This record gives sequence, structure tokens and C-alpha cells, in this order.
Amino acid sequence: MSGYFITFEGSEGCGKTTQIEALAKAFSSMGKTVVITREPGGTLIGEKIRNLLQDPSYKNEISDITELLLFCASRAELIASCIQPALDRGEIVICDRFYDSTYVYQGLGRAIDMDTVEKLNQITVGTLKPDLTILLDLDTKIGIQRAKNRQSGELDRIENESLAFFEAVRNGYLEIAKKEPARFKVIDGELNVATIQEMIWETVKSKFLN
Ligand code: Z5A
Repeated sequence: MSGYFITFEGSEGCGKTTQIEALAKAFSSMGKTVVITREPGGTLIGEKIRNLLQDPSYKNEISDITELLLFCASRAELIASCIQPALDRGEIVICDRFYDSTYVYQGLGRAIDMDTVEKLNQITVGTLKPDLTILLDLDTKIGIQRAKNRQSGELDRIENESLAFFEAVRNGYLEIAKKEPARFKVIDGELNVATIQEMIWETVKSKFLN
């Protein structure tokens, strides 16, 4: 039996962590086994890669292609040691970001050729695809402000990018969601936490629990 694979996407501070915790609690209260993980990270090696990628002191030390390869390396490790085994055990996997992040941040934000991103994506994930992707769409400035509030003003290496970079990311997500309406549920990240939580639960129920 295979479990379900749910991913959360959206730009900085859009509320993924908040909603993932609530969704996991809802599943757990029904007696379901849930694995929560994140990208980059989620494994011993992945967390080391995450530290490298986010360290603001490496601002000018990581080329765009190196960055792309590091995100893919973290993902390959996460799939092999966490996501695929959990799905094979019939569990629910909820992942904070997955390959859609690479398309929008590296493909559009960094303007790396999409064929390159696509090829590496195929090598990294094979045929694995999320069953459902929740996109929390949020005004870029609000998201950055939320991140600043949370981290007492300090931004990591990627959070330090320009407003134009994050606008490209936001628009890119909306484009992908438009192309794959069966996989994506787009929710306004400015709604209050409880309303978003309810909308996610309704989506999950109609997709998996009916
Ligand atoms: N990245 C990439 O470039 N390529 C890739 O392939 C992958 C990732 C996989 C990971 O950062 C970075 O890696 C990310 C993309 C890049 N960089 N950026 N920018 P991360 O994991 O450290 O951070 P993040 O994924 O961007 O998320 P976040 O900043 O941790 O935010 P969040 O999890 O989406 O939101 P939150 O922590 O739940 O909420 C943020 C704050 O807003 C917090 O104070 C909440 O209480 C508040 N909040 C949450 N919901 C609401 C609502 N509805 N109303 C008001 N306030 C709210």
C-alpha cells in the first residue's frame, strides 16, 4: 500500500510551517501515521546542506549551478532515506517544499535554463510526484516582513535576495499551479490561520478521505 505525499509551497513567510503542523495534528488525531519533513534538510546530510545554503556569510561563494546541485542533492537523500520508505509503509508524508521550489527559485529566480533544471529534477526524483500541493500565495512584501519579524530582523542568504527575485518566484508558482490544477490547491496566505487550516482540511478530505 502506498501512502499519500503532500507538499507545501509558497514564498518566504507564507505560513507553511504553521499549516503543516496543524494538518499533521489533524491526521494524527484520526490515528494516521504522519511524517513531516522539509527541504532543504530532513536528513543528516540534508541539514548540513541546508546550513551551507542558508549561511549569509556565503552570499558570494555559491554559484547558481552549485546552488541548484545542492538543493537536488538534499532532495535525493531525503527521497531515498525518508520519503519513499514512508510512502512504501503506507504513511502520510508532508514535506515543506519540494521540486516546485527548484523550478521557481533556481529556474526563475536565478534564471537557470529550464531544461537543465528539468533534467536534474528527473535524475533526482524519478517518477515520484506529490499527490497534493498546497500553495500559500502571499504578497511578497508581507512575506518578507513576516520573516523579518520572526528572526529579529536577520535574513538568511536566500532571504536577502531582491524584491524582483521574490516576485518572479511568486508569479512562477501561480503559473505552475495553473498548469497543474489537479495537483495544486492555491490558498490566499493573507487569510487568518484558522480559515486556511479549514480550507486545507476540506481539500485533504475531498481528495483522500472520502
Ligand atoms: N529553496 C530553493 O531556493 N530551492 C529549492 O529547491 C528549495 C528551497 C527546496 C528554505 O527556507 C529556502 O530555500 C527558501 C527557498 C529555498 N528560501 N527563501 N526565501 P526556509 O525553509 O528557512 O524558509 P521558508 O520555506 O521560506 O519558510 P519560512 O520562512 O520558514 O516560512 P513559512 O514556514 O512559510 O511560514 P511560518 O513559519 O509558518 O510563518 C511565518 C510567520 O508568519 C510566523 O511568525 C507565523 O506565526 C506567521 N503567520 C503564519 N501564518 C499566518 C497567517 N495566516 N496570518 C498572519 N501571520 C501568519
